Amino acid sequence: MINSQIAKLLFELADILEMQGVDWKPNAYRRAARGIESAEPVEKIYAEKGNKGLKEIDGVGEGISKHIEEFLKKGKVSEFEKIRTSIPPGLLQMIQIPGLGPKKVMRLYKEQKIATVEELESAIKSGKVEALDGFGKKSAEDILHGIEFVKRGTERRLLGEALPIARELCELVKGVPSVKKVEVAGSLRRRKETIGDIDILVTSNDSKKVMDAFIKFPQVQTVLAKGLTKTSVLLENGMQADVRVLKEKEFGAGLQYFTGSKDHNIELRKLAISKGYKLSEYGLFKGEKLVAGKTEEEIYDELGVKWMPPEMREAQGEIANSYNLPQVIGYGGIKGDLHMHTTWSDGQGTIEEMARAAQKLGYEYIAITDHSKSEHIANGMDEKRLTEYIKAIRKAQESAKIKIFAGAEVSIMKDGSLDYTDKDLKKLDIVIASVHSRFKQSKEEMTKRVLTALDNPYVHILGHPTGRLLNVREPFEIDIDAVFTKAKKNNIALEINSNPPRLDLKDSHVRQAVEKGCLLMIDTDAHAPKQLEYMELGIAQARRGWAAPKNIVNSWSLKEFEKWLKR
Ligand code: DGT
Ligand code: CA
Ligand code: CA
Ligand code: ZN
Repeated sequence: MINSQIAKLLFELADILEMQGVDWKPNAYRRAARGIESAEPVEKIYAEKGNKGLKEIDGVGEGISKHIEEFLKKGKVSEFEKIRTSIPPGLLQMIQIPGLGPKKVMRLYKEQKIATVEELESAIKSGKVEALDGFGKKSAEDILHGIEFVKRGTERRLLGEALPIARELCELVKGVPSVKKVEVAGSLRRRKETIGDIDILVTSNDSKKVMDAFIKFPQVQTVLAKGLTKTSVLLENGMQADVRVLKEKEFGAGLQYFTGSKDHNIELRKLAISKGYKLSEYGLFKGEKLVAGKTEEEIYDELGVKWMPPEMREAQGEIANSYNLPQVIGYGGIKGDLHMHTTWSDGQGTIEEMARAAQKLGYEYIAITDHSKSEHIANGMDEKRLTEYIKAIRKAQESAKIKIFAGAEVSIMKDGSLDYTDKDLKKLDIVIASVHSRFKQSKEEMTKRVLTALDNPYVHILGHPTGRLLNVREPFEIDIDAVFTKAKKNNIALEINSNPPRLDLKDSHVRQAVEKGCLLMIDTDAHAPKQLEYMELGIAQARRGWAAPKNIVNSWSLKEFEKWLKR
């Protein structure tokens, strides 16, 4: 939690300094912010190794380590506060809008006195912005679109942000005397890609004690409503959390109801009514008599429906077909992570460090997949470095306890050609092809581009197939069905990228791909050892898309997987 607070401060500061035209410092701050994001908790590092330990974090030097120290002691950094007050706060929100960088924001402020998102919106609508040098009609429209996108986005948080917070809260609730059961419900239990608010259900025979303790948790910022059955709070990160205390005999009914989805509940309640029952958050009733309520299973069972994982409860046919649902991939069902970056391109761990971390997670195999040469910002490898890199992976294999494939994430160029020649691709065990540039191509161009890449015989996987970044960037336009058809024909697996803002393919696309008979691969795209833990987020989306182990190449044993690689 502290790491992400400090990282956020540094990113903000970088934006401000860039607006003010300061050189190099913004990028140094961003680098440090990324380092801190993926480091161990700074309070732990500081407690164990002091300032020296902080300086070992990637990108953190003398200056920033002092700032972290100050933050740990005082909860703020005085120099940062000073810099922050040097610009109107609205400008920081303006920077978050896609299509607007620090330089453009500063110009809008200086030339037009626009200092808030609202002012910008009305300036665009009155035609003021498109008249500016270097903006134009198209760019003004893009900005307006971006404003709507950001407004929508900030209301919902990424699963990867909400889940750890919810788990931490649940742990604290478990520690309250008299508490027996604790479960997260709602969209979090269904592992939706974004989360509106956190719903927690508890059983206890002393509700008052639970609520009294809950509002005192360090994460709680404001108490919105406090009662004996429900308490709502605003957390420090801006999310709302609802806690409900349920009776033991109603727990299953409450869990079922508050897990949702709403549409799933409506369908289930209709079914109950058609069979002469009444279903509510308090139980399943026949007349006045409670016939089921203690567990979810007994409620579904009584209604003639087979219990299904929460990830499948979106009213997509799971109730009518409950006895014929696929056995979806389990959270422990992945045998190897096959998309990760190291210090050879833009990752923060070495090959050895990534392999060791993967082995600790229990994997049988991994692939190192650093960036190809056109990714200059990501330190992509030219042919000469590619050769050394493959050598380094083979060397690492000698002392590693798991299989390490030598791979690369090769960029798909604007015409569909790949960033390495076939001769170089041939040297790799595994090739992920991904679009990293020119997201604005027309749907026709983008589709043709990706289909062309999928015809390259050395490609095994299509990386993040729609290019979206949740709350940041819309997916590019592409005929996804045509892509799936081609992938199936050429025996190419489609990636489910587990990185929190990606989750690409998304759930409905997974379902579509599965129905088409395509193969999938779930991986993390980790840029640091700790990020290998993102895997569960991708597995969740696979489950939401009804994917089973047979659909997912890296749920297979090393032997089966290697056979597929050499297809
Ligand atoms: P969120 O918070 O927007 O990410 O989505 P949920 O699904 O967590 O929704 P939330 O927090 O409003 O409500 C939690 C669950 O309560 C929801 O999944 C289903 C149930 N629920 C809420 N409102 C209704 C309703 O009007 N009818 C029915 N049948 N169930 C509801
Ligand atoms: Ca919720
Ligand atoms: Ca709620
Ligand atoms: Zn990658």
